[in-house]
Amino acid sequence: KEYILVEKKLNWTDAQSYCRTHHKDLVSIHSKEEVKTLLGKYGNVSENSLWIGLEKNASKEQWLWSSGEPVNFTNWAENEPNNKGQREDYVVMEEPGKWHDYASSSSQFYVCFNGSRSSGDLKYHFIKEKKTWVEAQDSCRENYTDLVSITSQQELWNITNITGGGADVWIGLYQNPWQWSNGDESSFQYWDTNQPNNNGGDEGCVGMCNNSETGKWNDFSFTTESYFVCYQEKFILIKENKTWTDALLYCRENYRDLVSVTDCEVQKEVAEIAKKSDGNRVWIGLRKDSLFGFWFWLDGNESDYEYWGNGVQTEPQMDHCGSIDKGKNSTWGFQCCLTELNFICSI
Ligand SMILES: [Ca+2]
Ligand SMILES: [Ca+2]
Repeated sequence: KEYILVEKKLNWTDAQSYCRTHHKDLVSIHSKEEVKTLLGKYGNVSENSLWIGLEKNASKEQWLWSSGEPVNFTNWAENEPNNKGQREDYVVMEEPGKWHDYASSSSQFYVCFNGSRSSGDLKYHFIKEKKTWVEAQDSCRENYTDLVSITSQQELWNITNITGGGADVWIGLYQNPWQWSNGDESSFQYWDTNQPNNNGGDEGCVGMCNNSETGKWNDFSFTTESYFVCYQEKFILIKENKTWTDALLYCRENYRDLVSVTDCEVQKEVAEIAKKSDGNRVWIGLRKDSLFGFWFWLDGNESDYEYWGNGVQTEPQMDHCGSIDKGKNSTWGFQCCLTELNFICSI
């Protein structure tokens, strides 16, 4: 995974929300190797206490990672955690990589990490049709991308939000050792008490128990029929700077096209993804006809929707390409096409 040091002092809760907005979450650490990597990168920053994603649970009895991953490794300093003043519910890493519990009010630099995607990149489909796990997988792959994978607490919430209460639903986890149908690698697991229990010896696929609001997991038999959740990828931010034409070629080669923003729903989603770009502007699939001065979408879309910041520029003979500017409320603007920017492809 990719680590991001943020050299701006915040309390733990604000640091967490920053990481969740701009990246995936505050960093979680699962091994000595990971501690070493972090120290190698950030051991000599001037501020050497860094918030990490470890916090106490609501009843203050247990430590948990902000990302929802299981706590399978700790690296406490001597005599820590000592819960000084009964209010040390959060954790910093200090040189040489040792952990100390701190009060939340303390302000520190912090480390976020990037996962492979954020919830804004995906669209979920809750299918209220009873199928076996394998049939559900087929159906998701045929109509969307795949059965849903859940790699963080945030994703779990997104999904329990749309499934509501009621029947159990299949998710993309199957077979022991557990793996995700779409190949996602994640250590996040969220089993219900005493699960997985392989009851009857043939429980190899996983559903989210929807009778509890928490969405805890249970293994079921491959012959069980349930509702299920598929996901669909829509857009992807490419964090490389390219000229507009190179960006277009890259999208066409690896995905579908440079993105077309054809209504306010798409605008909202694309703006959300653009927030994570390096630099303020990202290329979209919008280009001005150099002869007549009208703007058009490269993928042939003919929608009338527009979201220009400073008004549309239609003077011909000037080579202009369209971008979204996150510094200006994610409105559209135009740049010289040779400017090198991050860009968003449609999938
Ligand atoms: Ca302490
Ligand atoms: Ca079970």
